[in-house]
Amino acid sequence: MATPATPNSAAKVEPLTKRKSWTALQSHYEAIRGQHLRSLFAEDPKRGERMTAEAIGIFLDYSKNRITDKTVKLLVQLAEESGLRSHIDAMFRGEKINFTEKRAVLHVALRAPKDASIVVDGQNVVPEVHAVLDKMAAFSNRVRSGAWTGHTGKRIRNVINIGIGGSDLGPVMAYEALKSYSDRAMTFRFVSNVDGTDFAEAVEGLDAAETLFIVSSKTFTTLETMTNAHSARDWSLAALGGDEKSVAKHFVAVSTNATEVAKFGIDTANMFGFWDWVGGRYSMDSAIGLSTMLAIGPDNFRSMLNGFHQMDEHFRTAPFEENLPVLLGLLGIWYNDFFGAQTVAVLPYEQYLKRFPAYLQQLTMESNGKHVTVDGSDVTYSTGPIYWGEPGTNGQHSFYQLIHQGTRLIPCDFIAFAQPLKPLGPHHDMLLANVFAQTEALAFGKTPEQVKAEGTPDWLVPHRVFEGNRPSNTILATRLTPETLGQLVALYEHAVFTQGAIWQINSFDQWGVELGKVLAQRIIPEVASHTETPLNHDSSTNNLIRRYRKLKA
Ligand code: G6Q
Repeated sequence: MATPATPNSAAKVEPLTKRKSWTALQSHYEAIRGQHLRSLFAEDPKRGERMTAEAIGIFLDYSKNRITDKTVKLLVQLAEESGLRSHIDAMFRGEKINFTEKRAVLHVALRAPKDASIVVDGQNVVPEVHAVLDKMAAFSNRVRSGAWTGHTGKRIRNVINIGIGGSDLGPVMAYEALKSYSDRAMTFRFVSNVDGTDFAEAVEGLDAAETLFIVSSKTFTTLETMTNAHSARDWSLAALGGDEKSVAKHFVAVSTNATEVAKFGIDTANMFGFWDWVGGRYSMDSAIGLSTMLAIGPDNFRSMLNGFHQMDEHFRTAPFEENLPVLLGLLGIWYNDFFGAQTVAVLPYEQYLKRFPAYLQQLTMESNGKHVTVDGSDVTYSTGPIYWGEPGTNGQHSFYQLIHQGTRLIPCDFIAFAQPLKPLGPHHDMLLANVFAQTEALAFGKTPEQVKAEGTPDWLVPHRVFEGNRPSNTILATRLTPETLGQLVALYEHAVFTQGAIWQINSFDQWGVELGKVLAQRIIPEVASHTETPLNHDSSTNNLIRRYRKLKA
């Protein structure tokens, strides 16, 4: 019995660990855990060609994983027994699969073509999505062409996105990733932290008369964003002579909360909406991507959406054993739940993807960092692993040491592109040579015999031995384009979905984030107070607050 995609009662679900495929995977793990990738490759010369999957221009080589054909078969069975197909269909149908918040989960509708129909509460949402996209495009064209001017008549040259979490990480990542497609005459900056330094540095050197702020907040109540938005308003007004009318020219909002947007003083005609069925971490292709569209233009933005949609269709229709997000998700489960790996390293060999690991951290860890199943019982297995990473080759000169020779198993995703966006002599061949060399070294290592044969003295041999058998995926595409970026992000979105469905958790709520939003509110007046108000926390917190009050004076 599979977990229902839209749980609607407290009915208990069949525990994951009781599934046939799960117990089969456990014994299979015991049988193959000792096998080395060296022998797996030696015994099966076609492995490197067979254990690959390719769709919509994305090539996945998963042969350097500690798996056999049987592993893949059993993992696919696990997906089937878990009802992954019906979970996927439920999401695409607009069912309220985020059942703890009673919401549909429809980021796939954000990139659906105009003629598609996805119904939520009796209404096809696709026309609304395209209406917002058209409004964003019209606005972007006006700003980019100089037709939209600031309060003093100057054209807008600087755009600052104010947002945090899902309203920041996607925009920053996409801007950095697609910088090469952006209008270089314009400056784009991002403010997220409530630390005043973030705001101060973002406006440093900018002329307020040429600066547009996008206040991006689904709720329009988030402490950090609203604090930064008010500071931006003060900064802008002070520089523009205090005329309140200037706000309409220098501030636009991206939100679902028109009432709060109006209260802030932003003309709701300059508000770009989205819907409660778009989760923050799944919102970079909604109006939250307005800064992206301003940077790269509407056509490139649409081509990014097209990339997302291609991956959505692949995920929805491809058989599991050829399905890129399903394979990626299943391999993640294999290491997380059977090998006990605690982290996954994401290693893009593309400088423009430098913020991609940070983006993925939210996507994966906020989605699958859950400890109860859909029926409210504690899970008895590990869920979402820790994601981390840095662009190659930099990481090779720091933390790769631990991946190669440390005591932990760290599955790695290497991401690379055949064509550079900035060709420069031998650089790209060197970059890609490093990708291939690293995955090879991780898998095959270096035996004591090989080390000795290099003339290494005996005492030094153990230090220079590489055990190998370190697993990795290689994701290879032709070129980083807006379309490929959409494909890549959707690849991970759906891998996260696959894992959440199998782990029987709700990947779409984030009560841990909600808690943080509430807790600080209580302490703010206490730390801001100039008088010794009584404190009722634990002794450590009371003491820290008192010390802070003393020191800041
Ligand atoms: C994302 C989370 C969270 C959210 C931020 C910002 O999935 O819900 O990161 O995006 O807390 O929220 P607002 O957009 O409402 O300001």
